[in-house]
Amino acid sequence: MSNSSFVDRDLLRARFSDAMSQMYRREVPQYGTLLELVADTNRAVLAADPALAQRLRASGDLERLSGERHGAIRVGTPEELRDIRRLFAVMGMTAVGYYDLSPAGVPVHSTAFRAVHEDALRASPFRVFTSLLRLELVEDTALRELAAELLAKRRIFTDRALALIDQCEQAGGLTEAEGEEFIAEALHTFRWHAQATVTAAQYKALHDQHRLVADVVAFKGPHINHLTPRTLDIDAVQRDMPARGISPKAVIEGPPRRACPVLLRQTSFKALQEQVAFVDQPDAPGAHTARFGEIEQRGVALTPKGRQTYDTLLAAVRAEFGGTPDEDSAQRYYALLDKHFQALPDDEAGLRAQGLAYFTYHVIDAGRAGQARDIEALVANGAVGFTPIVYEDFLPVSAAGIFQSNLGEGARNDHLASSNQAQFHGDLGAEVLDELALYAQTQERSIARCLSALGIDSAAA
Ligand code: OOG
Ligand code: NI
Repeated sequence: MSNSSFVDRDLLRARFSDAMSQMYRREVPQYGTLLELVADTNRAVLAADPALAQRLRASGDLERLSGERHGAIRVGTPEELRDIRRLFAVMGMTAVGYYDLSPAGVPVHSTAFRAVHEDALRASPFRVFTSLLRLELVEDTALRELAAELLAKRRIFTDRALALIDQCEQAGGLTEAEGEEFIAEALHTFRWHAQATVTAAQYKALHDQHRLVADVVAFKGPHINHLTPRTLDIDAVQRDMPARGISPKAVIEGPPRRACPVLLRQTSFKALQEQVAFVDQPDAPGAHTARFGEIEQRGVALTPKGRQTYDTLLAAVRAEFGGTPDEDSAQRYYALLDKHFQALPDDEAGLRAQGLAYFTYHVIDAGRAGQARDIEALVANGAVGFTPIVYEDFLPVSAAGIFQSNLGEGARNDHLASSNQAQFHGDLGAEVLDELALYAQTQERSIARCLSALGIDSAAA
């Protein structure tokens, strides 16, 4: 129930997102450099394209852009995942989508915590890609037991954070003062700990199993491993990174550059080697590589039919390319992407006409509605216009590419296991929402608003 004495969950999320960004900026200075590059690039794009600036302003996208980011964490146990779900719920974030990374040899499965309704997304689109380690995929029994023991011992939340989560669940919200305290307490869960919880030998054993296993198990908590600002021109940022001392991964993941961007394109800079201390060698510096930077460019959300097309085209590109693109083969890879993606219309009207993408509708000229009674007729006579719905989620193949570029050469590429969404739901203590249903609902709501504004009875339409 909404209660005016409670602080707005969207506001809490926006504040938390800012607090995380400030913390990560202090922890990883290169992230700050990347933010500056993205801000400069976005400014240049908007200055060069006033029409785009105008459209983004009208859709509310411009306002959210400068503070827009996603982060990623990796947790170790079902209990941790469940409490993370409860923590994010305080800020109006729900688990959306299921991503299985095991086909790419990464022993995790994941979801994204994010706001669900378009109004809440406009207030703050902050998302956290959250992965659960699949310990059952660690083959070595002794190592698996060691990992389970270490994870069972750790507490990733402060007592006060847990108390405030309880309080929020029971009262239905947090007061302003409690909200402030909640943000400070929640931040502790995601900070970096240079002190490992294992000996150097244990670290090496975990690391040799899989670098990700060491990253999840050998530390006190699920440190945020990257934060990702959103750019309007990812090719420009990728090109300009080296001039600012940042070395990007070889290729941009996702669809090719398009006049009408679809889904999500992503690239990252390599994870940094950081100094850590092991419990048996407090004075001998060890090293761990985990945290990195990433940027993203978001385009229109695709319908099931559009997504099917995307998956098919991407698979064709990868099949023809064979292997993983590197610096030397990047141009050949991009050329193949361009070639295959010609099969996908590259304009909004075309994507809409073929039912490939989601749009919101708005009345532009009620006077032209005439006898039109449904949304297609209203679009046809110019009474109603449409705007692409931004893709708010992630892509499993891209995520695998991001994981791998940061897990280094040691990351295995063999298929690990079948996906297990039912297990994930059990561990999460809830079912993840279907992202495609959410876009469809947003589209439907906008159509209902148009019809109602034009005095058309939608039941009859
Ligand atoms: C998550 C990698 C995936 C994305 O944006 O697709 C990801 C991780 O490395 O924990 O962040
Ligand atoms: Ni990411």
